[in-house]
Amino acid sequence: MTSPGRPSLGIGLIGYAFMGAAHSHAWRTAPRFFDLPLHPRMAVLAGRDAAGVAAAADRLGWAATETDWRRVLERDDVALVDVCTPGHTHAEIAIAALDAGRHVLCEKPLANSVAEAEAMAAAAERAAARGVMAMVGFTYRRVPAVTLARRLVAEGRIGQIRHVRAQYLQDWIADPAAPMSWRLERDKAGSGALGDIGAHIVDLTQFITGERLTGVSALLETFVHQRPLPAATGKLSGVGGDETGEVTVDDAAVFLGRFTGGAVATFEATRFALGRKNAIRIEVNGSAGSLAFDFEDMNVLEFFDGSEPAETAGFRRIIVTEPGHPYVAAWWPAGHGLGYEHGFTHQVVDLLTALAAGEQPAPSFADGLQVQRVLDAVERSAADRSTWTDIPS
Ligand code: SOE
Repeated sequence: MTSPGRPSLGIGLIGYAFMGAAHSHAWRTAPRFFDLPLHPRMAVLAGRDAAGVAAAADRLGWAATETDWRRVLERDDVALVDVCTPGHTHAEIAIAALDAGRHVLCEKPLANSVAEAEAMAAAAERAAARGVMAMVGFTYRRVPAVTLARRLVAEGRIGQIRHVRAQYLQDWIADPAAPMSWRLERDKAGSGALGDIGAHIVDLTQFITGERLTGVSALLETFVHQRPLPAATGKLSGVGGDETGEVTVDDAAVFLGRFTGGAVATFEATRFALGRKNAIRIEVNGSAGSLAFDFEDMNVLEFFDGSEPAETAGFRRIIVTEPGHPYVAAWWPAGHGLGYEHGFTHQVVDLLTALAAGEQPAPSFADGLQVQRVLDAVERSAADRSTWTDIPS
């Protein structure tokens, strides 16, 4: 038993696809590498397909299964519900769990709309008054290099922020023959690249700068409007067995932004950057220095110190694997590096640490609501062509 003598906390996870697997890995791994104030007990995994969820529970390390998420909220062995389901189910599940007195961790984006996110934030506020907490799962902020960037900005090492530049580039649907999925249906996903990966760079840039976006001007684009249905099912909900399904979300989002401190920003989130699989790039330019992060080189933070004499100045590569760097001491010796999955483990560590201290975990549902408002502003800006200036041919 890890965390010996520590109180345990029963976890119920709903959903066992990509995020369910990543969260399961984190619940299992966190107590093995961190001295946690609460020991997470992997009590139950929920999924609609009995055989599928049983196999997943066995593979991912869950003690029991349920095929109805509502039963998870009724179980005495569940004190925290982890929501890893498609976006259109987040609000119903998270609000029901909070109202049932269960802490909640909900995957990003918080919801599919501002209205849903507001209802979730209100439920979280009610629950917090009873000591029941909620967190939204933006894990990239828990990459050590990203947390280090936030610290350097907070210490004033780059001065007044002038520019923020953020990209999130994928290419998994750049091929028109890539089949339909729930992520391409507005009623399931809420939006496309904007909410799925754009939400990450909105959270990341606000986390690193410590500032908030105050306004945006945007373009959204859908490059491929019809896609083949998945061969396995031949049907998608609402599509009566036709050969193709309609893509009802954006494939790419490009937007400008301004931050509370006056910095100007550019954002790009796309699933059509052929050759880029999961490329997150953030650069922040300040009056006294710059920082740059590239998830494809995720154990490095580039830092330009403007106080250096021009003859020796330059971006230096900080290898963020020293014991004094965020989270790293629990893992490997300097230079060995961490991966994508460690952000999820760090999320569990931070969540359990906050719960044990009776504190609000970050990011809260209120933080998730603010990101949702940015996404909504991007969609409203993109829908208003009055600000677009055509070039006379
Ligand atoms: C798909 O775009 C996805 O799985 C996102 O949903 C995740 O949030 C991101 O971390 C990886 O890509």
